[in-house]
Amino acid sequence: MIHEKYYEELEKQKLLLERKNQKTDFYNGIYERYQYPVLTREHAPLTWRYDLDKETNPLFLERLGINAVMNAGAILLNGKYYLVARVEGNDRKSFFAVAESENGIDGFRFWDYPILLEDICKEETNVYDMRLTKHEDGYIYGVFCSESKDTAVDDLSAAVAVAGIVRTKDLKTWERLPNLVTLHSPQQRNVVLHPEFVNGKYAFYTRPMDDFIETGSGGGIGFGLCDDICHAVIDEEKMTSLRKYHTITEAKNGAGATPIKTDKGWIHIAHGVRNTAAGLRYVIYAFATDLKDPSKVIAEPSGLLIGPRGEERIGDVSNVVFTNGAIVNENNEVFLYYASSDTRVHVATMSLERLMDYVFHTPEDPGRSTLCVEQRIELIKKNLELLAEA
Ligand code: M1P
Repeated sequence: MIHEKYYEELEKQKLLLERKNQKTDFYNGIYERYQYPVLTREHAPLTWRYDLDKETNPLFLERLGINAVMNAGAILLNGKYYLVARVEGNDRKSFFAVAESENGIDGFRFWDYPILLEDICKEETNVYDMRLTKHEDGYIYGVFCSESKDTAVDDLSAAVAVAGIVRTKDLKTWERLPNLVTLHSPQQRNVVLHPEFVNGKYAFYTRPMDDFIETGSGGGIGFGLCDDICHAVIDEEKMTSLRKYHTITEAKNGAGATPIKTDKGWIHIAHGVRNTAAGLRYVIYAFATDLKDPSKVIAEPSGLLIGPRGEERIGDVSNVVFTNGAIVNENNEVFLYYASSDTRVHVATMSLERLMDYVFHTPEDPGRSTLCVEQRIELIKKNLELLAEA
């Protein structure tokens, strides 16, 4: 017999799932922010968390709680908006689950079952942060972080991160391929598959790391080619967007959403990290690369595109915004999905025209305070002259 409390909780959840999202009055001319997150732990179906059977769960206790729903890959398929979210159980293990919405800004509902990945590496303990790429070879690829304990050192928290690869055509049946091998980087996280072949090869954005937390000698976002996606091996990794001193990428950076193709170049929306007395601060930034050579940076607006604001600043890992998915729909509207503080998923929307304007016309970071003041004075002077004439 179903516990009566289930129906009570279901009613509450229905209100959440049916809640309309609204733009806030935030304005910067680039993107819109929304009142509510699009996915939270409260969106997880009750059937994932409770044993509904009154006989085996007379007190209706949550048996398998969900701690957070965050970093989601995103894709538009047959007119619907899909997120493949990182769902983290109370046990700290993450897994992937598909949530679907008609309009991309509210009404996201998880499918009945999460994704059960093929168990090809017995040492893999955790998986997270899937990037979805609709590749020109006809498959949708999911590239994610596969994490295992580092048994080479005597440290319980030491881990090794590599890139796992799956592919699908419908988000329902997933084929797992061997993990990506990068011959010169011992660890990888934030790996993204480029949607087109480059010189006839599969192209990946990588993030070379010597260590699990610190990128060490890794200079930024890398780029490498491989012949065979079914046994993906990258020999040479060149650098694209670099980490730089006293910028938002000083500590590390990483590719985010699958690059968006425009007639002026590929737009990348990534994350940058700096260290502060309050710990690491993660923000979202954008840059563009050359259409023919997607490893070559051709525009890099100064500073951050999205920083954690208001309640976004608080969560399991505070002061973090992180993206690994964006959708451009048939009307050239961009839906940028980002998680805040490793806890919930939000959307920011903008037209592709505004995103391109931002990426290609925002001045670059001149690198020093004096030059930044000069840059700002130039803007102020022009504005004051205009105002004086008005
Ligand atoms: O906790 C913030 C983020 O930390 C990691 O990002 P990076 O590899 O750049 O440090 C990721 O584990 C990500 O999942 C997480 O949101």
